[in-house]
Amino acid sequence: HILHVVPYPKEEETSLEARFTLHRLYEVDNKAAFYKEYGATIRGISTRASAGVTRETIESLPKLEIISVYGVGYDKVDLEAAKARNIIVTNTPDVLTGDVADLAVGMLLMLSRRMSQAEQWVHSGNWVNTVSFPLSRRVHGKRIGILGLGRIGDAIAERLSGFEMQIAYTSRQPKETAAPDWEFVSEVVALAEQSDVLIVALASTPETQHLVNAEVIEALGPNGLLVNISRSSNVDETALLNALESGALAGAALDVFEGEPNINPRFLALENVLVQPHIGSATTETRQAMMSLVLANLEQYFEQGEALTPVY
Ligand code: 8YV
Repeated sequence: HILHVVPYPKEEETSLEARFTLHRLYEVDNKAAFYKEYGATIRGISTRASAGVTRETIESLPKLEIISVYGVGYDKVDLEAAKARNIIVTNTPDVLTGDVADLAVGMLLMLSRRMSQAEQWVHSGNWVNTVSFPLSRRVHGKRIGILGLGRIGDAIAERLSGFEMQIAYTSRQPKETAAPDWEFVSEVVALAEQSDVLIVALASTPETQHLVNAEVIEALGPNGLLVNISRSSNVDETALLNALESGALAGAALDVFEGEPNINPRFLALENVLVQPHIGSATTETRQAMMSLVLANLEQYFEQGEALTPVY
């Protein structure tokens, strides 16, 4: 018996349903009655990165052994509550790395070359009525700063190397990088200062909360661009909005937002912002691979006592 916290797309749920008895938490009206009836039979949870699992849910399930997250980020799972009971938490690393990195590069291209506005311009008939579309910003050869050179940060750096970019990064310590000239910079402000584009590829932890703050944004400066494909909590959104509105920052490309999907409407009024609806991993191929891994983690754990991709 598995507690299914939030829906997955229908086709992605089929394999899970074929293998386990699913209890859909989002369809439960009376939680107390539900937990009284099924709490002691449920041994696993399937959830999404965006929903996580609360302490209340964990504490309502005395037989819970494993939480399988559909997503690489597990910042919304109450890890303390899970660890206290030796409950395994799994995520879906690796399978989505390439897609998220692709999107980061695509967003940088789209923001810099103003492809979204250019398309609107063609659609609205301006091409025939005006001399030419306003000039945009060059992409290749720019100085890139990557915050967090984990799997995704590394894949972004590899892709951008193909655009003749100078790559610098922060991480807890210097890494063995794919190319010897990727520069380790220990300070976030220093990295922002020396970068044309700052790309946030950090996991979200209490330590990374608002790591990109007013000071970092100021260091990036009026010609700088910010790309965030990680978590909104890594960026101080108020500081970002203020800088975008005043011209203290040239532009931002964002796939993640505080309170998403109800994003701050100030973003929508800005021409120098590219907004995406948290679609980093959203390709058919990757979502199938993520679903397979959610299922494989549960199956392998219940059959062999060991999960495939535990987070600790
Ligand atoms: C979501 C994500 O998991 O992997 C992550 O951490 O943020 C995304 O891939 C996806 O939207 C499914 O919930």
